[in-house]
Amino acid sequence: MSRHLITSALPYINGIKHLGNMVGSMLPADVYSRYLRQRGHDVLYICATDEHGTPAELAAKEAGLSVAEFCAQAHDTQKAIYDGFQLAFDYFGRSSSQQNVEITQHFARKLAENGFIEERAIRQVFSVADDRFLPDRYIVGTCPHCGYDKARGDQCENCTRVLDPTDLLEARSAISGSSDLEVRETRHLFLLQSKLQGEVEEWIDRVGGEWPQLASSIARKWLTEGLHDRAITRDLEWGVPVPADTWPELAAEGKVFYVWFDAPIEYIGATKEWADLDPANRDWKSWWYEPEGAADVRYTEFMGKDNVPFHTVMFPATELGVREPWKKVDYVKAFNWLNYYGGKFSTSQRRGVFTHDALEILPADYWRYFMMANAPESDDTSFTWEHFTATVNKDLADTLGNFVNRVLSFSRKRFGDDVPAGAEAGPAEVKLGEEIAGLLAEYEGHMEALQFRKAAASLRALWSAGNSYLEEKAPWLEIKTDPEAAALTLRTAMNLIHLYSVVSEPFIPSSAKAMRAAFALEGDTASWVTPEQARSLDAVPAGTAFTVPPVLFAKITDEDLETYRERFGGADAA
Ligand code: B3M
Ligand code: ZN
Repeated sequence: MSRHLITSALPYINGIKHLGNMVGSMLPADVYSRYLRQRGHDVLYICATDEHGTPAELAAKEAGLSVAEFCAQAHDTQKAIYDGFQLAFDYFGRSSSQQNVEITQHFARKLAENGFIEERAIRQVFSVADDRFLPDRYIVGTCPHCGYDKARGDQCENCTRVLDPTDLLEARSAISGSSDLEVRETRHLFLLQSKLQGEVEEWIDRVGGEWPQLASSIARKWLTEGLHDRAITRDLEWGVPVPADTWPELAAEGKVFYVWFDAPIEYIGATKEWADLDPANRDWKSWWYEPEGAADVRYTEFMGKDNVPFHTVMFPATELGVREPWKKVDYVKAFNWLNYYGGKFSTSQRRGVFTHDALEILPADYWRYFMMANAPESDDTSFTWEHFTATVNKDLADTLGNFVNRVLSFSRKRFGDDVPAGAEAGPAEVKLGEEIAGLLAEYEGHMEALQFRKAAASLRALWSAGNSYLEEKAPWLEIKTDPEAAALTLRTAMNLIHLYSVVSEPFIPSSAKAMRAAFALEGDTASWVTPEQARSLDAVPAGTAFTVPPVLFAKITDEDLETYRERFGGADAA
């Protein structure tokens, strides 16, 4: 048994996430955590909402709420959706927690003590009417490149060019609309990443070799371009305050830390939140602080590719600069984009499938399986309703669901409510057992390697093996001439159902539970299947009572498909 710390990139608070966000961070982390737990490892799976920064302030303004209120509500909304997706976090925290405030401030003090934070004067846009400095996103104006009149100070949404607020023509405040803007001098804290470049490089040389290509190439690219010192404070009302004991003047001016400074620290903060709720978790530091036990922890992070630089370079630089032995990431699992009909999912344009809508249409397992079977691991992949429908109907409804119902209903009809005994296992069962043991080993190998598409393919192959066996033995024919043979086939198939219920759990937890609950098997606590058990397929003995569960997966009809395409926009939306 080993100890695994697992985190998913923190979903930002400003809106409900789409399937692209889900497949690139939370869902694979959940599948992996479930798998490791089932294999007997000690797992801590942490996530949280990322609540600071301008987008939170702007979203709150739009909703007509205080930022604190907006975040509290939005956190609960997101949490309920993740519960619906059966994400089994050990804890889902909030980056605005007191715990995160304290740890973030502690990190900043240490960085300053060690000479990695410096106060610098910069020139920034000040709005006279609003009596405040305006962060980039609070300044809007006309894009000098394309003429779009709602370009933001950091980027033009229309032509995607990155901008400086001073590039904008006819700049005005996004808060009041006032164009009475001045450039004034103000002081901010800078993280001297340039001084940490060498150490980050050394660290990546040590641990990055084993990361998937996507993560290590992005990290290397950033290092090659050179680490720049970065402003880590902002003029916002909402955020982790700069600690007054260390920077009294900046604190008095109301400066807070930049959202990307405190967000990764919330991985630690959320762990502390979790611990503070329950005295049993008091040893939280053993997950994060090396001398307290974290040296033996394996830490895996999940994220979309846009988040890789922050996790492989900037957060490690922060941790290194603190000069305390905080746990750093061991393995970075990064994902490409899941697109919607070849174009981007877009939160601002509400294009694509959003997590709450998905759950309203179909249960979580349908989505979980589809997303993982098509996870954008080696390349971007595309969601289409046609592909989704075909996958659900073929893999879930036909291959798995139909097998389960067919076997159990037929056996009940012919042999009653208990698993029938039948003949001794013959050559077909021996062959099946070998095949299942082989596929199971393959499945385990892909899961250990965090290759989720391949793992899903092995799982599907396990389900198919049952179908082939059933077709080959044809118990509906056997029953006519040799009921003992038919009973053996059904008992074996029922053992496959039980095996599926155990090994499919990481991907489709609810359906797995329903399959397992079909058998009134005493002392059924096994959390995984050994190779011997896979070969002998006799965990469910003759005489075990069973019930036939309701249809596990309903097929998506042509009419359903049409409704979805209409509601969400299909190919024409690309
Ligand atoms: N909130 C990124 C995003 O919303 C972000 C991740 C933080 S992880 C520490 O894209
Ligand atoms: Zn533009």
